[in-house]
Amino acid sequence: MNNKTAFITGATSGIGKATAQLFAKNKIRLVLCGRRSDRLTEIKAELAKLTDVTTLQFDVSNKDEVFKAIASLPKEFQHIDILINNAGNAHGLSTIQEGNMDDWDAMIDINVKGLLYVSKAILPQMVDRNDGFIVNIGSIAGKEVYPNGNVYCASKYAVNALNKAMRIDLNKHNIRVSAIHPGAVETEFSEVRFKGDKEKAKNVYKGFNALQPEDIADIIYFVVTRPYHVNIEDLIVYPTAQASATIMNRV
Ligand code: NDP
Ligand code: 8X3
Repeated sequence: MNNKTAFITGATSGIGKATAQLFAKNKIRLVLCGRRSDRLTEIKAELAKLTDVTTLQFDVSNKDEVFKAIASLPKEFQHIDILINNAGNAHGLSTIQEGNMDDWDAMIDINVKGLLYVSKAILPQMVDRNDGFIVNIGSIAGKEVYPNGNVYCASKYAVNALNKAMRIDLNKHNIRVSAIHPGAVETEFSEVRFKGDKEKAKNVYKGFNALQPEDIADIIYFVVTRPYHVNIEDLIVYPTAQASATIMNRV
């Protein structure tokens, strides 16, 4: 994977950060993205010891920011081999009748439209070269609707659909497209969902061994390092203690 460049959204935390760390160890060059510039600076300082790294600070849901940021990449990072569409979060957990419309906007704008904007900005070069890899981070929430999950589930069902759409539309351009759909991963995800309530967030992962971001990073690395004629389309990954979105073996 020497000399390959990966563009990772949501690299400031959780799954994206763990993927950046593993890719760096394996000498993949990195474009790391997120909104929190302090975190980007920190992770760049850590990983630049292992590989070439640049960072881009932008909000994936802001179309102009996305295109400006990607156009501003230094020449040596403009050739992108692997795009990891990972940025996203749940905002809130409530019935549809009690749902907060700002939360709905955030989930649709970030998880769905953000993924589309970033893909739209990067795909033309992959199409021109007949070469490239897109990994979309979905969720079990995109495979199964659970109580109070409504709009987050809808956003991840959309990611699942877009993954399939990309596979069809990009097929004749030799571009690989994969989706990974994790169950419960212990990251900042629940803190964001519960708007900074750390206690509530901690309870989500209590009484069982949740997946760690490194577990998903391992799987992403496996997927992107198969020979070029091998495309893993879709993977669902649960903690052993989790049987479905709602069935958890807690002790
Ligand atoms: P984290 O909250 O730890 O990380 C989310 C990342 O997304 C951060 O780096 C954050 O960066 C970035 N992000 C969020 N909103 C935006 C935005 N508007 N613009 C740019 N970047 C943004 O959560 P995870 O690592 O768990 O989540 C990563 C992906 O995995 C998400 O798509 C999530 O839906 C999915 N997932 C998570 C699961 C879990 O249980 N944790 C299970 C299944 C799927 P910053 O704030 O700096 O912008
Ligand atoms: C994150 C997993 O079950 O909270 O996508 O939706 S879940």
